[in-house]
Amino acid sequence: MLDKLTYAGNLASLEGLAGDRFRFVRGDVADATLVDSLVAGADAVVHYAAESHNDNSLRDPRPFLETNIVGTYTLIEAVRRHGTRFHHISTDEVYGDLALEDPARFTESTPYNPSSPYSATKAGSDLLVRAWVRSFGLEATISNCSNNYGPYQHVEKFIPRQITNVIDGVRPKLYGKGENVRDWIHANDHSSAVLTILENGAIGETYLIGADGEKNNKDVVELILKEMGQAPDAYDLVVDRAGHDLRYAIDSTKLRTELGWSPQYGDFETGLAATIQWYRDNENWWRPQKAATEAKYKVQGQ
Ligand code: NAD
Ligand code: TDX
Repeated sequence: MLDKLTYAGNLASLEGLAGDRFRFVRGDVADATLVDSLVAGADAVVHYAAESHNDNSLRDPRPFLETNIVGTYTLIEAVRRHGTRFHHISTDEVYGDLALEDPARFTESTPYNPSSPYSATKAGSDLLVRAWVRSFGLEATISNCSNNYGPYQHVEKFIPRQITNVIDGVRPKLYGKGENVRDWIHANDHSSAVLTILENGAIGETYLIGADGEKNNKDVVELILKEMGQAPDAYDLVVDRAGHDLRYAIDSTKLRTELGWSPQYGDFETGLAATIQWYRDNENWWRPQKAATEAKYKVQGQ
């Protein structure tokens, strides 16, 4: 396991894992020497590392180019040299957004149309992997997943930010009018899909991962408030995100029919209630990041 431990990394997430099942190395996916030495001893590489937060990419895009583009380039050059199986983790945001009332959903053939510096760098990284498959015969697969929720998620992200705000007696913050729609999937379902693709996916193919979890942000905040014993309107509308994508929606038919995958966390409300309980029980895990995260939002009136 290679991780740079940026502001988003947290070694406490590894507590409780069996020590003989993994080795942790602190380092950068863009460090070619280190990456080469690690890939030399690996059967397969699954590439999760990224700068992942849209709001940060609007404040300072440079780390997104370095990690998401140069980091991915560094990894695919190493796996090319060593002939190693590679799986690239990406996002539905590479497809841009959909209209709110549009019945359409993203499929593997939707054209790329990213909106933010973050999604543009993820789109670029996907296209590098596709080019390395075609030009160099890289043994790679790609997955594009919808919005994750669940335990161990950084408090900058929408759902944990609002849960931890309520724990702190602060009102949740909705961008714009709260009408934007995200397609929620439990992080464990994302993981099971990635394992399925790694084991059974066809080389060169892209698979979309989603669990039919479309909800608008206002509905999600109201569910959090209800579950946490607050009034349903106890939230604030704040400055909208620049270029804010309206709606994401995934059609995961290919993954389900060709590889037989299905999500196990079908009921969002139950998964959300368990997630709220996890943040209540694990304040030691998230508390160290909370003040610095809120300070960044405050500068933008969010
Ligand atoms: P995150 O920002 O919470 O965590 C990223 C991790 O990568 C951290 O541990 C960080 O220390 C590490 N990292 C960052 N730069 C690095 C570098 N240069 N070298 C090595 N390690 C580095 O991200 P996340 O939300 O867990 O997302 C993980 C992956 O899943 C990303 O590729 C993201 O694009 C993708 N994804 C996330 C979601 C989501 O909803 N969170 C949805 C779809 C896809
Ligand atoms: O305080 C907030 N208030 C709010 O209304 C925050 C932090 C977010 N939002 C909105 C913006 C989005 O419409 O909630 C929605 C979700 O926001 P994020 O958690 O920032 O996620 P999003 O921008 O949709 O991107 C996420 O899903 C796709 C991940 O951060 C990406 O890494 C992934 O690729």
